Amino acid sequence: MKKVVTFGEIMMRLSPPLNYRLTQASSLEITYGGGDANVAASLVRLGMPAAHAGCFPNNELGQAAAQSFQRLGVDMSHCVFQGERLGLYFLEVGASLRASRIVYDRYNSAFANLQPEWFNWDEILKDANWLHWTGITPAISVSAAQATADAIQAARRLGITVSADVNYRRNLWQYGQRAQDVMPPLVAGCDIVVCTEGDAEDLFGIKAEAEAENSFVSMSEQLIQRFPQIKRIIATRRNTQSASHERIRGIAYIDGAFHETEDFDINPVVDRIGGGDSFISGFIYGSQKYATVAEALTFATAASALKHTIHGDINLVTAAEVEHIVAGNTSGRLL
Ligand code: KDG
Repeated sequence: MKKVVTFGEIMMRLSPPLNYRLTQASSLEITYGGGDANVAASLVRLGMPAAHAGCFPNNELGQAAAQSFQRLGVDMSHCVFQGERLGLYFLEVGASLRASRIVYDRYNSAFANLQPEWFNWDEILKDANWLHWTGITPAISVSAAQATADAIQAARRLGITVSADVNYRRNLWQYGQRAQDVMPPLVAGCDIVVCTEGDAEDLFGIKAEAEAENSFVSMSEQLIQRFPQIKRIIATRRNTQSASHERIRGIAYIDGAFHETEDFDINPVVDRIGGGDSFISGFIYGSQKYATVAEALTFATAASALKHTIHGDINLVTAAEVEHIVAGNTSGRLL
């Protein structure tokens, strides 16, 4: 089976135990995560081979971060160990009335300082049929944006499907480049994108028509007109009731048709970090396993719902567990 390749930064995540606030905590729990690598790890758990390309500091922290994904079965053989710093992020998990809080400490990380020529994309993508990246990766630095562009170009040349979660994070684009300049040529090389109306407006100046019945369809039509390579646009609609109660629904615009799933009710939410990554990994898996878009979208949304019940950034669920939810077993009934 051909593999899926992802590219991006993996960070150490440091979280206070229980519901302590960062300002109170005297110990922090260590896990690892990265938007793109989370997708690779989830795919492996679903039963699909995946490799991740990244850059880590050449020290024990870099090794620990890479090994944590290797242990999950992700092929990390294309990662580079060069540089001084592992990016960190601190997370207070929210509860009830209190939203989660993230503090980044990733400036000047090994990944930010990577050199594009360290990655031989023809070699990395040799046994792949899919490349996935998120909008976090090009935001990290000019060289990371260049390496993303190289990866997409190689994938196009090799006839490999390219997907992106455009995932516009305003606070990450502060290192000398504008998302509005960098993202359009990258997105132009994609076949499948996760994109909301808000991201399309902020990044590409695309506004859903005011009188449109369905703003997602209006946005998608304009996005495809601007970037004709894009064939599938997907997103989740989130109906957040509180920090620990959420309903999500998958939506898609494909071949001129709008699709949506039922709502999945998640109560309580244990950890919503990685919810978007589990959605796209579910869609990548579903697109290759099922005959219809509706099935792939339902699988992706159920996978994302399940992620919200798991502590950590990665959706460690099997395809059978997702299918169990898809079959309507949403009350925690045993497989
Ligand atoms: O999508 C989840 C990511 O946000 C998380 O794993 C950490 O990569 C990360 C980031 O940049 O926030």
